[in-house]
Amino acid sequence: MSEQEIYPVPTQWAEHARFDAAGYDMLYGRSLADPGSFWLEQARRLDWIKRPEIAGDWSFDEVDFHINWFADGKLNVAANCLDRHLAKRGDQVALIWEPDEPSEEPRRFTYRELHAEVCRFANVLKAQGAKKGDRVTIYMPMIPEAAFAILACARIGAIHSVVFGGFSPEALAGRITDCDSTILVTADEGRRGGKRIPLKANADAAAARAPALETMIVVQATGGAVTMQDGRDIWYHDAVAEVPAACPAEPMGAEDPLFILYTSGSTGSPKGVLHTSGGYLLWVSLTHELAFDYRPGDVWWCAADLGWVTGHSYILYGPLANGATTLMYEGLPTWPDASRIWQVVDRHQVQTLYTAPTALRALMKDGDSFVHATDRSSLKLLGTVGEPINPEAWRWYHDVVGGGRCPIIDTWWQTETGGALIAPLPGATDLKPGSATTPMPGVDPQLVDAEGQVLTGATSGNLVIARSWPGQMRTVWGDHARFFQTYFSTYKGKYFTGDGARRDADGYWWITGRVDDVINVSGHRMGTAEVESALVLHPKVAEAAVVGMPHDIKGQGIYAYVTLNSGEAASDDLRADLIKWVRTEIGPIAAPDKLQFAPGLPKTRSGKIMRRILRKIAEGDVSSLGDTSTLADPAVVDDLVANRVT
Ligand code: 6R9
Repeated sequence: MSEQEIYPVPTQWAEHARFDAAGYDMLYGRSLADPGSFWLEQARRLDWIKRPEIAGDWSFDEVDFHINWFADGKLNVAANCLDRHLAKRGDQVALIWEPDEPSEEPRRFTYRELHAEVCRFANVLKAQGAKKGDRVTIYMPMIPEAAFAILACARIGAIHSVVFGGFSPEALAGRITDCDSTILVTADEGRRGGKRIPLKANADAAAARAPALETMIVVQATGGAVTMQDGRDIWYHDAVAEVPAACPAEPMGAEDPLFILYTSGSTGSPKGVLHTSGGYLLWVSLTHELAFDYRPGDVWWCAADLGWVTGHSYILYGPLANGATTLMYEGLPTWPDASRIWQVVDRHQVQTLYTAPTALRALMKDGDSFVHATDRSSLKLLGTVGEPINPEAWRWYHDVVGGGRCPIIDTWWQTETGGALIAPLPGATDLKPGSATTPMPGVDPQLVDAEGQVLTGATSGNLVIARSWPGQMRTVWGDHARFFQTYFSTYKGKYFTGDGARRDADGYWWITGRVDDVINVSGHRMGTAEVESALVLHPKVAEAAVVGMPHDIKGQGIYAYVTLNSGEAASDDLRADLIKWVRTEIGPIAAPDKLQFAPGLPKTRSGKIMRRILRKIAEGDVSSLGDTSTLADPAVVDDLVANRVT
């Protein structure tokens, strides 16, 4: 039905945006017909030390597997985000920081000031021995120093690995160790929704499990009490007083690594997704301009955390490459109340807000009065990312938040893709609530069936991308074979996204969600395998199976089935303990919403857990469990159904 619901491009957008419908068609057509010259021309949007003469050089085939973009080019990403803007917009605000506490003053940094902060941070890193190619882990609250640290790494060519501040010491230690990072940047504490997060204490606990860690640079954010370990820990404010102000930007090859970001997959531990310099920066800069039609002077707000890819690409790299004024917010959208996000829009006269469906659903639930209490007339565009947006939330965003004036830019992408792959252009694309619409230039999406047959016309299938694009990840840190195996072995010669999708009769793309064992909780990826391994680490747990279930606010929630060791008794206390256990092992986002004690799990005779059945039970759809006759013990299903947690 909703396929028929169309929101045409508003006239003023069609007239004034960079691209109208015909313009987009031409751009997209050229990008596929003549990628070599198209991408070399696009590369001109960056400031190169040496301009590249080759564009894409890649093969997704196993024998000759490689992905390179602009490989003969040289540039520095931080210089592209800062130095090149100094002459023209040195005094323009680059970064606005909105504190958690609404009564506190925001902080603002012009391009000149941000440049100076980044140079100093870079010199602190250098003084600690960091150099090109070294890995620096960043475990920070949403404060300006987190942005300085990230850009400082880019400036000296160190590879940053940002770990979300909500992750546990265990998770942090695993990520530090996986990429052999010897330096950790952290803060005394973080603040979110009026609460303190003991980052330094977590970092200490992580360091105890990550023996290779040599140095901790600690930013004083709240002034909360911390213990500093002699010979390992230094205060940033002490270190920065000792270093010179100037720091030259390291010349980097376009294919030199820029960052690692760990993300959950369907199997095993989180993967270190590696992005490189030239192609990534080009991609986030181009997509930020196209999808959001960013104009100089606009205030841009991506309400994500720097710990996720959305924060990397659309709080920092894309907007700063484009000379934007970018806003970062320390706190939660719903604190102190459901008006906060709109108050921040008014306070800073934001033109474009980019947030996640889960936040919209949480705000929607509190009613329209919180929105109506604010002005929001500065807004001209609204964006969404992280999970499929339900049409009801889409319409609320469009009608109530945007007062019907602002196009909704639904951007589909992944940590692996660097930036948006499917998204509307506000002056070109008629919108349909719930559809990410059409592909970005150079992006060649296809639908395939389970056998890899390409499906044509209006239909559903598995979403693959048939050719490389500059922003594509280049490897899994330390495990190139896993990179190939995860993304290119399922469908020969194609990148498999792990998502299912539908293409409608107008050629619009509708992402239907993950088709693998990844759960999307509030727009954050959790691998079922990760939660299961955390559960089985508990001394009383014999076995665990975890599936996603529909959740009104989070999109998906986590439903865990747990089999206890023999002799252990199930109880509400133990249930609470196990949920807490997962919070401590991984972090609050991984905590199961529901946990059912199961004397047995439904397994095939070969011992494979039949997740299809577990998903149905978790959803409450117990009338259509399908064929259970292949199970080793069909009777376990009756017990599972009878003891379902509602
Ligand atoms: C950017 C980001 C990626 C997964 C992806 C898909 C889901 C993201 C979406 C969307 C439907 C959108 N996803 N954006 N689904 N419509 N606009 O979220 O990266 O954390 O790696 O998650 O999120 O399932 O595969 P990441």
